[in-house]
Order: sequence, then C-alpha cells, then structure tokens
Amino acid sequence: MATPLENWVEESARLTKPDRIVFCDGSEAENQRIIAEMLHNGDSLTLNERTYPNCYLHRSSPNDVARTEHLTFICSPDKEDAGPTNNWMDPEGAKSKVGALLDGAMRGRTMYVVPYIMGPASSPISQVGVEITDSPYVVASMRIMSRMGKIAKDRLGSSSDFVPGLHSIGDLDPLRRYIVHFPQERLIWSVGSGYGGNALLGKKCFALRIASVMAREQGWMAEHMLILGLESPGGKVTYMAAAFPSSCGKTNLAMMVSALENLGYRVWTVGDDISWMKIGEDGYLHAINPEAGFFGVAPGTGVKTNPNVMGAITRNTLFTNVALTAEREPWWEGIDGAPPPHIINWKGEPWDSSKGPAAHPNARYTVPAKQSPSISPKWEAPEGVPISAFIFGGRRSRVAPLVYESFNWKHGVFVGATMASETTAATTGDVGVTRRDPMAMLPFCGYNMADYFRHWFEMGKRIPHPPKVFHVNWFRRGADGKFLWPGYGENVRVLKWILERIEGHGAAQETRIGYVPARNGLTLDGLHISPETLSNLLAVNPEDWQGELEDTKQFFAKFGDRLPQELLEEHRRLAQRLETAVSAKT
Ligand code: SAT
Ligand code: MN
Repeated sequence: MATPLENWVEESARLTKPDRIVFCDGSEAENQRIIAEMLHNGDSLTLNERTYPNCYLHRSSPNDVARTEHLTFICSPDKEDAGPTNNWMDPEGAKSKVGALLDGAMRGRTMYVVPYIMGPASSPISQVGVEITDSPYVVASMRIMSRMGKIAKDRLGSSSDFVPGLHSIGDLDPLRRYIVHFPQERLIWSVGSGYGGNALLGKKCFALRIASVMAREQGWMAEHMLILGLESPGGKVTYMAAAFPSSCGKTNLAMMVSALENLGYRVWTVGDDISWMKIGEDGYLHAINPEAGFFGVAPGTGVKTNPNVMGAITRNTLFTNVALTAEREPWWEGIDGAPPPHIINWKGEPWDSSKGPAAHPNARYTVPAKQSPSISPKWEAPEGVPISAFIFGGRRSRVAPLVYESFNWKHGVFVGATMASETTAATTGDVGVTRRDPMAMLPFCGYNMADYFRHWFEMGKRIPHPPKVFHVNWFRRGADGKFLWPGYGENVRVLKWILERIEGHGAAQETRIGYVPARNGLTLDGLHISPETLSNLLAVNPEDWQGELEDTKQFFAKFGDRLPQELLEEHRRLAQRLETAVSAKT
C-alpha cells in the first residue's frame, strides 16, 4: 500500500507535471549534483575555492529579494480565525486560484521531494515536514537549514505525521506569487518566489505559521525567538529567548562575543530565529531550535559586529544577493574595510558607489549552525534548554528605554503584545516605518492574534516556573540622531543585569512602565558612556508613553471582543500610572 507521503507526492506530480522526480536523501553526493544543477541554471556561481571552500553565490530575480507579506495568506475556513492582522483567503478559493498557478508549473523541470526534521533528530519536540520544490537552490538551502533527507524519511516511516509544503518558483512574476497556508490541513503552498521565508517552507511557513496553530492546540509555544545561554563566572549557564522582528539583530545577539569575557560572562548560541517550547518535567519551559542553520542578513555583518559568524561563513556557505570581488570573494556594505576595486553588484553588474549598495540590503548567508564557534554544547539536547527569561525588543529611535523588566507575567504579555518596531528590508515595503509587531509575530502568527494573546495568558497559568519578561531597545537615538548605545558585544551588559534580576539581586528602580536598572545597576567597566547618555537611555518619558497608549488602544481595537480582557486591564493600569506621573509633574 502506498504511504501518505507517496500519495501526496503523486498528487503533487499530477498537478505540477514535472519531467522527473528526485527523492532527496541528503547525502554529500546528492548535494554535489544539486549544486551542479544550480551552477548550470546560471543564477549561481562558485566562490574562491581557496578562501571560501564549498561556498556559492546565488543571485535571485531582482523582483524577488524579500518576504512578501501582502502575498502571504492564512486560509482558515472562517475568516475570523485568521484575524485582522493576516491576509485571508477561503481554503477552496485559494486551492483553485493557487492551484491554477501550480498546474503544470514544473513542466520541463525536476521535482525534488525533500523530507526534513525541524529540531534535533532525537528530540520529542521536533517535527517532520516534507517540501516538494522545483528549485535546486531551495534544496541546497534546506540541507543547511534543517536535518534533511534519509534521517527525516526514517523518522517519518509510513506515518502521515508530517507537514506537507508544495513549492514552485513558477515564473517569478510577483503578480503570480502566493504563499498560502491551510492551518486546518497543516498544508503549505507557495508559488512564484524562490527567496528565503517565501520558499524555504520549513522556516516561517511551517516552524512559525503552521506550528503556532499546532502549539496552541497542543499546549506549547512556537515563537519568533533566538535562544542563547549566558555563562556566568563559575560556569553556570542561564538560557534566555528573545523576540525581535526580522533584521533587528537576533543573529548578532545570539552569536555575540561578550565585552565582559574578562569578568567570566560569555554567550552560547542555541538558535538565532525560532524557538519551540514545551513545559518540562522540572516546571520550566524547555526550548529547542527547530533549525540547523542560520539564514542571516549579510550587510552590516563584520568582524566588529559578529566575529563568530565571520569565522563560520568562510566554508560550506550559500550566499544570496551579496556582491562579488575580483578575487571571487563575497562582499557587502559593513564587511570590514573599504570596498576593493572591481566589485560586481548583487545583480551581476560592475559596481561603483553611484549605483546604490553593492549588496542588496536583504542579502543573506546560509550557514550550518554547528560551524559557529559560539554554538552551545546543548544546542541539540533532545530535552531542550530551560528558559529563564523572555526578552522582547525592536528598533525604536525614541520612547523605549535600553531595558526594562515587566512587573509580572500578565504585564509581560502586555509588553510583548504592544511591541513596535521600525520596519526593515526583510520584507518588501517601506523601511523605517514604526509598526506594531506583537511578540515579533505579526507576519508569522498562523491564526487570530487575539487568540494568540489568550494562549500566552493560558501558558502563564500552566508553567510552574515561567520566564521573567523583559524589553530591550538597542536603537534609541539622542537629540543629534546618533545611537545612544554601542550595541553588539556590549549588549552583554544588559544580559548580565537580566541575569541578576532572575537571580533576585540586580539593582533596579521602579518606573511607570516596569523596572529599569538602578543608577549603578549596569556593569559599565571599560565602556565610555556619560552619566547623561545613560540617563537618556533609561529615561521613561510619560508624554511619549501617552502616545504609545493611544496607538496601542487603536491596535487593540482591531480585535474587537475577541481581545483578552487582561490586555485591556493592563492598558488601564498603565494609563493610571502614567496619569499620576504626568499630574505629579504639573
Ligand atoms: O526571509 S525570511 O523570512 O526567512 C527572513 C526573515 O524575514 O526573518
Ligand atoms: Mn526571523
């Protein structure tokens, strides 16, 4: 009898009509064939074999360089279940509309069947997915980003317990591009894009949108969070998970070289983008990183900002839309040093600075996680790592202080639900516009976010030792428009304070919005920062927060009656605290 996987492959082949079908085993020999196919297609090339062994540059179509949120849909039978923050199509309508684009889409092409595990192969928290794709670049990327091939096929056996994802690059025309999710069937269809989160279906589509639905049903959490371990003097490691929107420094924070290494503080990387968490027998939330690689933003990455990744990406790495030097090495803005002569830009054209950036602002590297010198010895622990803190954050030029701690879990959920950030190049659209992005999940929650907030409150009741909840902002600017905080490796000073708060001895000062570090709360040895800058960094300006209150009120109103009352209560409490602050001043 045919297995559920075989049936689905046959059904997909009947629809997309490929010339041939290849079942991927994940072997090195197969990888070489896939790479040969990429090179043959003419959109990829081999990098300097001496300095960048087994590294390749892939150039995407210039109209296909980032996730396209406006073309991403949640197809639940009831529109209300997708909620006001998601695009919705009814499942049947989506099947016929997107089905028509997939019909015959693989004619003349090879269909690759890519079984993969999200999470360590032996972890009970891990899940199996299968992606069908006609893009060899996607196959090569999935091999880095997940445990792909035989290992996944073996775990699946003849079971129907996998998330199917059908992907075709179609004709790459944005007018015929759709990324659609069927949460009820746990099915993903994607057509018309070969880029990142649109095409590597294990990542945002499965590990966040579909998994968030599964997590709510089954009592766990699928979050857009990095996972790091902070080692303190004596060798104890405390794990924290942090949610920032795309391209706000999750990878750099997770892989940081600590500025306080001489004091015994060091950061270990468990994951840089996604966290799946279940309540462990010890009463803590245990997190695994479902991914096996990092799909990080290249521009701005250099020896100063992320030395660990710079050491990792010199081998077995796939670069996308970076520039190329005459030495056939990858290049981008923010990599160390002045641009060498004769650069070829991300579109493959000779470059000079009059032509805009040489690398696309959303250019990426795809690198196996295990190549990072900072990788945690626990990164593949089947039971995951116990999480002591959640850290929310975003890019805010104003308003949000460097760090603050919420009063309790309920307030912490409010802090996450009211998060906002200035938009980046990770998604198409305007850059630098402040938007509400609750828990950094706005583009990634597979169901109504009102229900998602409810799920957070429910989890809070069920976790015996819930993480403490913090908010950080590395991006606050002074009156001169310059960043107030140096960021990168110096961020460990904030992590150290968070650790001390977890342990119950960090010096803090209560403000209207939560606790901020007391005057001498942050360890600032070796950092030149004036007392005035520090007080600007930590300032809570009641007038600014009045504006936040108004904005979050409007945001919450979108959800109508479905919004948990707890959020409105927290909103009222904050309003009251701010009112006393404003009237005390006048
Ligand atoms: O393109 S991805 O969605 O994988 C990257 C990101 O937006 O975080
Ligand atoms: Mn992300």
